Amino acid sequence: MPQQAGPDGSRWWQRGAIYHVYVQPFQDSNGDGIGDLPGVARRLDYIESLGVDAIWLSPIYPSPMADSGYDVADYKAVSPVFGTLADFDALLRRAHGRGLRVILDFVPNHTSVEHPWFVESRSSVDNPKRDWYIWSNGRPGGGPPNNWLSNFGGSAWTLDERTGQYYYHAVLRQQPDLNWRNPAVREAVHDAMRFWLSRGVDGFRMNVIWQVIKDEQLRDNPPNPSYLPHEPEQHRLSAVYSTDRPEVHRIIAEMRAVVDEYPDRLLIGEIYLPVERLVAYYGDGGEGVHLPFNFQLVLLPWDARHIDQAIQRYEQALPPFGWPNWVWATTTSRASRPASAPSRRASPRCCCSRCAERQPSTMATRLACAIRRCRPSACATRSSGTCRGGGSAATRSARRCSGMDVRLTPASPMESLGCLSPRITRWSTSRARRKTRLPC
Ligand SMILES: [Ca+2]
Repeated sequence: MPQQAGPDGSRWWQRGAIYHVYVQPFQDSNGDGIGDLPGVARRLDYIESLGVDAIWLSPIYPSPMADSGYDVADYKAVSPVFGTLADFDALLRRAHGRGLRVILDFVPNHTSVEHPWFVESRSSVDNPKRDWYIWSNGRPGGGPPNNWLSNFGGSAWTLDERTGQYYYHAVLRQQPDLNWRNPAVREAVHDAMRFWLSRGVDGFRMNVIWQVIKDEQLRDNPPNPSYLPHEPEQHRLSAVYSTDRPEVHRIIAEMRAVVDEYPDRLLIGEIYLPVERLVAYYGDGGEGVHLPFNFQLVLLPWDARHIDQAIQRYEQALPPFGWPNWVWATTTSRASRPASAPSRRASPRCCCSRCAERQPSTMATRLACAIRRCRPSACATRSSGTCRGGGSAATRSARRCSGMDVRLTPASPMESLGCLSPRITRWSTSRARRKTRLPC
């Protein structure tokens, strides 16, 4: 699409709305019960009617779906479940024809165990791609190389029986972490990014980007002094050696340089960190991601005082060149808190207005549940659409929910609203007033 600066020189992602489309439960086009790219294309009229400026597609790559597509088996292809590259190109062309941007979810931290890179890597200790992943011998007395825990609990190391070494996986054992210290890995991923950028995609949302590089010495993580017994096991340790390493900023700056080879593209980072550490991901001079996701609203107690303090703290921490953003809900969290919150507490709508009061903000959100108080069961159903390995169940739930099309994610104009600007705030509140009946 042609570069279009606003009258004030702002870029498209600083003044528009991004609509998150979770492809699998969105819109089926061929009767197999699974959403697909032609289905998304078929719904462009609807998406455009929302007044949004871009769509962000969940992973569309070939995948065994151990983690809802976040286990990628080929970075440069489209899963047959979702369609073909030609389908993607057609969607991109049609979206651009309407002035809609298209952002892809990208997963740089890990691949699927079925990715050819890992198949080669695990074939022998001498394979040229062995060092593309993080392999290590066990401790001298036996057991994993260190105490690192997976994001979902349990050891983050799995023993490969054939070669006798462990491989590291920050998420599931089906998702081995790439070794970003290896220049060949960096170049291969950059090549995959260029593959999509050259096709015309308008940017990437980089999954778990703060975890891509780990301590070179694989030192044990220390105990987390704030850990409480009822919390998940993975919170027992402070992940100081397995995440948020100083070297990560160089890795991200290289990704940003790739994105900047193309005009007017966007780089978003999924990062769960306190704001003081989060803002470092803009880069010292703005060479980091354009938008490091700010998840404070997902984690805060839902009352006006806490939210106001968080907004002030965040704005004070932002560097002069840092564009603010607020994430309302995620694929693994629910916007159900405000749905059940008493009215005397902060309403999401008021919070939106407060966030956007001083300058436009960005949100990745499913606001429908929050603003329009839909039934908690409906919220849970939507969340199930993104559960690991939950494809068929999600589809069934979607059908139950909508009673017609498989169309879960965009169930309402507010549900997956991305960026929030004052213009969008006005639009969304008026739209919410107009449309009062829940879609499910
Ligand atoms: Ca389908």
